[in-house]
Amino acid sequence: STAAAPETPKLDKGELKAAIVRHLHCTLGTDENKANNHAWWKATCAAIQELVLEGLRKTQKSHYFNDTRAVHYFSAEFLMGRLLSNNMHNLNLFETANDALTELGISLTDVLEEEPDMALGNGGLGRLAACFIDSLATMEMPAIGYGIHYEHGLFRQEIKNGAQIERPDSWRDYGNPWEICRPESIQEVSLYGYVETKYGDNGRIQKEWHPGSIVKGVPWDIPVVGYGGKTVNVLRLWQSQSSGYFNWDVFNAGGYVDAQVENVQAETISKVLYPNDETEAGKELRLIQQYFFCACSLKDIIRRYKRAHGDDWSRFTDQVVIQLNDTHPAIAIPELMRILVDRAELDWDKAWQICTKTFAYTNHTLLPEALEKWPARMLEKILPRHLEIIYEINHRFMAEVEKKWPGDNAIKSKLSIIEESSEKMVRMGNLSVIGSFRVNGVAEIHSMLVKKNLFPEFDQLWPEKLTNVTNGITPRRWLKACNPALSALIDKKIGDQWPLNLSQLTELAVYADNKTFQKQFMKVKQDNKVALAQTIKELTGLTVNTDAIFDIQIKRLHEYKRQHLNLLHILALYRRLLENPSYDMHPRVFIFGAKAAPGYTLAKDIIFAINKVAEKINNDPRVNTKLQVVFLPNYRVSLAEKMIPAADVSEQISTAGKEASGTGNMKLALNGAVTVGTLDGANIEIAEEVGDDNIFIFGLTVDEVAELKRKGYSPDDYYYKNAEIKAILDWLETDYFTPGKPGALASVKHSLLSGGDPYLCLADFDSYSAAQEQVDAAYRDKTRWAKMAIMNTAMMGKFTSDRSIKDYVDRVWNLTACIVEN
Ligand code: 26R
Repeated sequence: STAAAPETPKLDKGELKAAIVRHLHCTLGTDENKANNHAWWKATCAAIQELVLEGLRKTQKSHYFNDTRAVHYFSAEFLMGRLLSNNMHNLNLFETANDALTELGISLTDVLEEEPDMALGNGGLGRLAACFIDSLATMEMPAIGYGIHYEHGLFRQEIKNGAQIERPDSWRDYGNPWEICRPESIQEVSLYGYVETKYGDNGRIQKEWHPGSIVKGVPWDIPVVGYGGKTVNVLRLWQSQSSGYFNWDVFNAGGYVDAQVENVQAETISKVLYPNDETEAGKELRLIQQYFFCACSLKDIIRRYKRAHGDDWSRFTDQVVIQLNDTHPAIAIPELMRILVDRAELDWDKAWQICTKTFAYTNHTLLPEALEKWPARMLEKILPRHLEIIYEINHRFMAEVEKKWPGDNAIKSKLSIIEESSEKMVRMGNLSVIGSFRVNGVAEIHSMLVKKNLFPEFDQLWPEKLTNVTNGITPRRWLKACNPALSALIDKKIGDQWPLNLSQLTELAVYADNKTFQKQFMKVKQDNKVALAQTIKELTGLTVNTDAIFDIQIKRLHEYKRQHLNLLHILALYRRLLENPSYDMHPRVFIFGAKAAPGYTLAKDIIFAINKVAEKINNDPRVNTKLQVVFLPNYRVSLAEKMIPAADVSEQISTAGKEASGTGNMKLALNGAVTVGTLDGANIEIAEEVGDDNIFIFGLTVDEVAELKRKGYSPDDYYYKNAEIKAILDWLETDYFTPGKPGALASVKHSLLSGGDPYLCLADFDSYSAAQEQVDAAYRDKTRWAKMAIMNTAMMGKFTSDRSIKDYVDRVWNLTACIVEN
């Protein structure tokens, strides 16, 4: 694409200073002498928000007058992080703001640190949604994000005596300067109750849902500023509130307090984000959350459509496309059917045609425990009409299956939306495939596995439906904003257009062997490492060696991601150093950031083990000049922004076939970290881009994993045949790392043995260890390493989320940009 440079800032330094001070006085009710950093942060946000809202008004006007087709991105999670720095960068006001605040005697860096992260997501899926809405606005696409206005986002993690403690996250406690409440767009949502069957005069059967309770959805809008500041879209998040309905009888009977109890129940819906990543708990409140935001969003979409097109449904699918971010919003499919059939009184076939032209579905995981299934009984209680509709969808679909595979009951039971187990379950994945016109995986290999293993029969039935859109990340946040020194160096070499056209980074490749550029590039990396060392000191008290290799693994804690494989290797190095004090290795600092789902015991045990091993190693003078281990508490977007620019090595070591894509892998490589990784998810495509010389690939492939499992994986073989593995695992069971408490780390050992670890850690250990030796050798060759690091940055163009969005726009959404005049 031929992208333009961001416009000259809309304000100069003097004007911005005046606006900030004006907000300090008039919005915050304080003054320059009394204000603390928090007040300065709010005043600065308010000054920036003035420009944001100007862009928002122009964008909405433009979308309205052009009656644009828009994508509606339905996601239970949006992991936005902080917005001030991002918005200033996208408005090209960062430098101006820095200068303005400096003149006011205030440090912008300190002010930015005042902003709490908007952590309304768990991990990859939620952050992807945030990158996508950034790219959509940047590419001037009419788009709206729909989600939940959680009062508490993902828990704050504290580490106490090595163990994870969860504390509530309260991102709005002192007010959020970006969000705008829109009481004029409140919606009502029904729950519970029963369905009445009626016979209309035309002989038509009519269904009427008599809800048992009604809750209000209050929309909060977060403006989403595109790079260049022209298009400002919105993220609309729904907060639940008591409607007051159905309480009046109780109230009149003197049940004032009882009525308050119902208020509390209604307000519980948007209280808290479920912190489970990849394990479905089947909780009733979670289903209600999902339906709540889908129902509010659909009503919002239909209200807007009707304003322009009245009761004529014929143009609905020209104007509206809805992307389902995993199956979490899949209940929107029967909800739209209900609206069309029961309310608009369209006939079923017409309604189904509209539905299946409206929805597209992204699958983000193959892990069986993450595939959502709801007990039919639960759906019947909460959404009785939806369950009927789901049965009807399924009934008609089964007839199609019968046509394609006559008499084949095995295929029918596999493709059915209803799983006929002892407790009947509704499979949301099957519903999503059946109700969507397109289904995509998030990296080439993942999409191949979706076709071949997860939904093979659906692929035969509808050969065009299943496709791939490889994930991406926004280079504005994940390079320009988080790594200003590297960005400035890149600007100097190839100009400043790369944030909009990331493939231009390939122009850096010609400098990969250039000694001067290598020095400059590695100087930036070194400075970033010094800065991270400072953060590590502040957060943990530990002083790390900045000449060491900074080896970083940051992601949710999960067995399939294999943080414990990393830990085994650390233990191997420790042991080698103790056995042979002259063991030759370049100093290395292993740095982790990870949250475990509160109910995932083994994941918490692994965090505990990492911390206990870290404590021992960091305090062991025999090794701690060569080996250090850091666990940074409370990993989140804003911490990622500090860690990623300082990484030398990126750990992407999931069992092949398990990580759908990964996006941290892209962020780290973009910032010049070299990947140690398996042939899994987007690692494969990263390897294709950077070339085999610039990545360390190890481990079993997807086919080899399948083969090993077919033959039968027995970890004991590795344990008894590999003395190093045995020694390390046995070491974990002693009280060496937990003095006086032998066995405190035993669960980690046993998870890798006896029952048979489904993630095959021991099978990949030797290969991983060998890859790490190659990393060590490569790093010691300064020229070679500099070249590798530069090539990683240079070859990441493919992984801009602008490319992902272009793929969706061309192959799924069929959108056109809407130019917003300034
Ligand atoms: C059902 C519920 C418990 C649940 C399941 C799974 C809740 C949340 C998840 C998170 C999953 C869907 C997720 O985040 N997947 C990640 O999506 C990223 C973006 O596509 C991928 O990069 C990453 O590989 C994948 O794990």
